[in-house]
Amino acid sequence: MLQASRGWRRGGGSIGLVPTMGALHAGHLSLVELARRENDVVVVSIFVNPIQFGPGEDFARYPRDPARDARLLHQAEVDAIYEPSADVMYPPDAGTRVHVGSVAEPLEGRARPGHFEGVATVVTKLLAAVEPDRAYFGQKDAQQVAVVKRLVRDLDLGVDMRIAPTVREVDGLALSSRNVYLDPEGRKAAASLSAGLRAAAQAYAGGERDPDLLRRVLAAPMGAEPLVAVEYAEVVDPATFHKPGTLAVVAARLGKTRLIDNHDLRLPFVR
Ligand code: PAJ
Repeated sequence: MLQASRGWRRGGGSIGLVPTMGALHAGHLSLVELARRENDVVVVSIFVNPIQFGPGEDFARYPRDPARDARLLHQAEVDAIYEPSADVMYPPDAGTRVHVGSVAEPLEGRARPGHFEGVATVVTKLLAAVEPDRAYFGQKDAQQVAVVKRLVRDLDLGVDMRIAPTVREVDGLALSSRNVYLDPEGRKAAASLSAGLRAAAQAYAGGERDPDLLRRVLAAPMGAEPLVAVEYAEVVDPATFHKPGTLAVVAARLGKTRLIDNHDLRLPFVR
């Protein structure tokens, strides 16, 4: 990968990297399209990163469809797919981990111990393998964005972080590879996450600033769905992920499926 990348670089081309875990959907493809517009060369990595999944999590059943992914990426005119195997990424004697600190601690960090260390480690390795000018991430995973931005600054990685808006279904549900786990009832109930974000954005646009009240508005639609167990509903700072702030973030379980979503209350909620 590095050899190919350095070849493109010598030819004067700019390189964009879109890191993914595959099972591609329109959210991923929006990142690829943005990268395509902004770079001479686009690399998409596909790697279901074992070290960002906790012991009880869905690593084994995470959806995988490399042939379909390759077809979609070919249609999207990407130049290369980087699809390393787990033993190439993590030989048995590889023990180094990237620990980002404060921004990785609350919310997702608390709910999924070790998750962001796994993300930060694999993103560091992907950036080292591709040496891109720009790296593309989705706002869907807002805390991941904050963690990777912190990582890039703290380790002077010099890559330009490009963030794309969340792609949603017509009822507001954020596209996610994990949505395939939902049965029809769960799928309907899942719209309550974005319904809370929409309601909180409307309250904020109407002048509401009381954090407790905004939090109640945010959590109410999920609270009204018997199939939905709320893990958290908070309004935090989008860079530090600590309170206070304007970024509404939610996480909930629908049976075995865990979903997250977010919205910056200063912006209108589209959809
Ligand atoms: P994955 O969940 O496959 O997501 C890859 C990228 O697509 C992430 O940047 C994510 O935020 C973005 N994405 C997912 N759903 C989206 C949506 N509905 N709209 C816009 N963008 C969306 O996130 C990961 O993989 C991994 O943690 C990774 C960064 C690859 C490290 O392993």
